[in-house]
Amino acid sequence: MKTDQSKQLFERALQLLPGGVSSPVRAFKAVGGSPLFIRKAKGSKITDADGNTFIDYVGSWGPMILGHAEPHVLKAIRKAMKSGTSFGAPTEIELQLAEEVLQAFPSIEKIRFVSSGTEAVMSAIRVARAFTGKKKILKFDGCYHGHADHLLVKAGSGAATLGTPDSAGVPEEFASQTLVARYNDIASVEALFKSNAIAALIVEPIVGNMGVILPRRDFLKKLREICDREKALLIFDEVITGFRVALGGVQELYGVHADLTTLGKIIGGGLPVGAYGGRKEIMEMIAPLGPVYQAGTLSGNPVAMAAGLETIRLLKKKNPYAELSHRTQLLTKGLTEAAVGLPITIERAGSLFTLFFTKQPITNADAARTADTQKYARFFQGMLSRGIYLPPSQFEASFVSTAHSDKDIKKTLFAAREVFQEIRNF
Ligand code: KE4
Repeated sequence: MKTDQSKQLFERALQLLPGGVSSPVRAFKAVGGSPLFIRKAKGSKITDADGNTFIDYVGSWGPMILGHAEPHVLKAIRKAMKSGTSFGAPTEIELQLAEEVLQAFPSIEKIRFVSSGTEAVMSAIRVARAFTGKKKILKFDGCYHGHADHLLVKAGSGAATLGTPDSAGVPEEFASQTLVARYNDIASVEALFKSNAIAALIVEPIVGNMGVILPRRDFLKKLREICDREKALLIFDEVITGFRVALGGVQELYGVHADLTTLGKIIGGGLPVGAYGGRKEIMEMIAPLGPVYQAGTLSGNPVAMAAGLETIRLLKKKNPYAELSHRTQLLTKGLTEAAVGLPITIERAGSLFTLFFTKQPITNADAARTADTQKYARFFQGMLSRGIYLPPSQFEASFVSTAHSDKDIKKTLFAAREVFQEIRNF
């Protein structure tokens, strides 16, 4: 595969950007080789600077549930930007997107738009601390909630990928306010509540950032009960799962409602949007109504709102979730069959999945970390050379979109059979 153009661009990028990228996981550090520079994308395909085309299972890390360059979404963006791109003033379109989100998430009575998932989580934690008058927050080992200081503690996603779950530059005073429990382990949560006054518990209700990990039995229901008993707020970080696993995210699937929900990715339709929302009495603590300050130049940006609004309208119209789940299940079943004899476990939630190179059942971050990241790197490179673009990290989710065809699934499985054979012979 010719990659001269990407290599030249990466050389140039290394002079300009730390690690040559705008976000660490893109650097291919965990899988070797240098990253491909993407020139364009359409539907389920991406094309790099050398003209190589790939079936894309990253989907910009979640937003592209309808596939890349979806014509109606592009049309909505073009229409919006003809009226100007940003006013720093209220617009009707932010109300239209807000109405769609509140309809999908009954637990959200009021919402505030921001420009990233990180901003959404940072703000939700702030208002939770103000509302409860308590300082400590509880997160789970391996969950990733963006890069706000106090959340870069035992973080997943790119932090886990690079082996830096606790970032440099985060003062001990900040990190000490963040308690860490084990996902799917209620006893570890109870123990922390016994000896701490906790403002909020934040969780990826279905984890995407250690690879996909599903909540076992009544884990989420028990978190709800503990937070009610302990007067702590339950924050569901649905930046990945919101509008992904169902229109109303994990809350719709499991019937457990959060006090605060954070969103991102799909609600921006590929443009920068994050949001946090929840119970009215909590959200009305936010400026200009209440004492919790939070602001943003491009919050509620009309062009980004248009992309998110059209995406959600199309999801409501198509209701693709059963089909997305079925197609992804065909893919993961085929991968399991192709990998016979190799130590792999596949976790799936709707159109999210991860193939772990370990035989362990994946119930928490410790189990995920038993995965053989060298084997994953070999799998990644083998698939890439056959035109399949997977997440360049064992600790990320793969995303299937409505644009992935039966032909794409067949081609992916054909490639996987060859690569698994190579790995067996290695
Ligand atoms: P952003 O600030 O990247 O928009 O959102 C942060 C965030 C918050 N919560 C969850 C559950 C998330 O998954 C994320 C961001 N996800 C990563 C991929 N796992 C973004 C990709 C990247 O970091 O380059």
